[in-house]
Amino acid sequence: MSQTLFIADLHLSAGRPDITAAFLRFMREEANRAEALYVLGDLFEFSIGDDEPSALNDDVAAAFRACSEQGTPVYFIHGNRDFMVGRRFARLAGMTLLPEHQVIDLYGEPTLIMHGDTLCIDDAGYQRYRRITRWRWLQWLFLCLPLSRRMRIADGIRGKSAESKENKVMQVMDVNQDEVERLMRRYRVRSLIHGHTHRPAIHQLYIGDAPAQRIVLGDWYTQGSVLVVTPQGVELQSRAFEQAR
Ligand SMILES: [Mn+2]
Repeated sequence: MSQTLFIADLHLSAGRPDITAAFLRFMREEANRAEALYVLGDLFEFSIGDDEPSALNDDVAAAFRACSEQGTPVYFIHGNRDFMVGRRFARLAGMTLLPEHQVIDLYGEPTLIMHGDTLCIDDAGYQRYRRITRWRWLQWLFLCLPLSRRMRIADGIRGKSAESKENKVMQVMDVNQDEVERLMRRYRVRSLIHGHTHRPAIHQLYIGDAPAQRIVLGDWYTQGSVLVVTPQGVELQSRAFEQAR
């Protein structure tokens, strides 16, 4: 049966082996049977550059590579946490890096896919942070720092967010509805798929007189979340984490 899979917001880290185990199982048992796998950002909790020696990154790259070698292409759009994932990792993983907004043909339906942080324009502080961290020259400068220095900077940012009480589930402002419609008009689509907000749902809306849908992927904090698209329709599904650990 032909199906296309979408995942986002796994926030993989060395500190959460249960998420990694669930993800690797998903890659082994499911992803390789799909026509394509789209990873819409925040695959990793943090990324400080492709040259970071990390068993986790190696495992993830190997899982993607195995999948694409079995005939399922893997596509990746950066999230707000793993925007430093670069060409080297993509090559290793055998995956294709896509731009922040991409229109794909999903069984005849032009569909806009993205991480979703660009829809949250009400969060002015974040949007400023986003602009700055996406400056190519700043990323280049960051990558010129020794790894130990980059790790300390990352630890500092992590430490700061750990101080806030609501750290358990990262709170993200929701999308701005006008921005959703503006982008869907601009890209001439009636279907949008994104993650980032951790509010899984299939929203029905209208673009002018035309019915449209906005599909939000869930995160992988307490369970896996997968969007399965077939020629017949779309379904948000969850995958239980293994109990024994
Ligand atoms: Mn995000």
